[in-house]
Amino acid sequence: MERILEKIKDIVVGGRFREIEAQLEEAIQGGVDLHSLINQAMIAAMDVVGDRFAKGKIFVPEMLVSAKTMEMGLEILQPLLKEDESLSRGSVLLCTVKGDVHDIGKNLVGMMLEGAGFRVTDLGVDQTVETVLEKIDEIRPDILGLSALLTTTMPEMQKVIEELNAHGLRDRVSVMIGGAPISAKFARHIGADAYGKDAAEAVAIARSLTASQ
Ligand code: B12
Repeated sequence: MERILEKIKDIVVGGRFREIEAQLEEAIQGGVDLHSLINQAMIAAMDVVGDRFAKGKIFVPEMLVSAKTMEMGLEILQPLLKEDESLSRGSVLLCTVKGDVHDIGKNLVGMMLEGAGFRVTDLGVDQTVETVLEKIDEIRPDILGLSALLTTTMPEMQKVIEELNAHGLRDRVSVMIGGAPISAKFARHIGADAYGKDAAEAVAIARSLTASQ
């Protein structure tokens, strides 16, 4: 199993997107579990990519092809993450904040929430505070999930919460936040209800937030 996980990790790191489908299928046929595929192969690969980028060994184009390979891989795994869709546990509005186009982690969070029975509306990336507020008013979700991967876009999360307060919407929706630079301390600081370090935690948080509503 270790060998196939290493192979998949190499494919994502190298951005060899043409090879990802066949390799994942081989792994699934071989009985490799989804959790290991996602965490030990694919997310681990993105960490290597981020590290190489930070050290100046690769640049944005390489990061993009790795991201594309990761996205193709997650699409293949998505149907396998689904549980029983008939049991709806509540609704979640999800997006990446303004100025930020990173969406792989957010998409994974969305997939896992759907898999766990939540109705998910994903607004996509680079979402302004205004759009988020409009959608909350329109959809009335139980939970708002905000993602940010850049330190420079973290303050957008605070803006969303401030505007929710200003518009009297804060009591209507629980807010959970996440993304690589986010911490529980930051979540507390900006008045979010919860911080989730990964997609599995996002599901656990969503369950507890909706259970207490
Ligand atoms: C892929 C990638 C890109 C791709 C994004 C493609 C896409 N469709 O997402 C591209 C090439 C576009 C890109 C661009 C840039 N990037 Co970039 N990118 C990355 C990289 C390598 C991987 C991110 C990723 O997908 N990780 C895998 C996913 C699964 O993990 P995740 O996002 O953290 O999500 C998990 C958790 O955080 C959590 N989570 C995430 N969201 C949420 C939401 C909620 C509600 C909850 C509960 C949990 C949660 O759950 C997820 C699943 O477990 C990271 C490095 C890294 N290791 O993070 C750099 C990184 C984030 N990028 C960086 C930079 C600098 C940039 C650019 C500014 C580069 C440039 N010079 O142009 C631009 C900015 C573009 C913009 N305006 O947004 C820096 C950020 C530095 C900083 N501290 O601010 C990083 C850290 C690289 C580095 N080490 O320097 N990038």
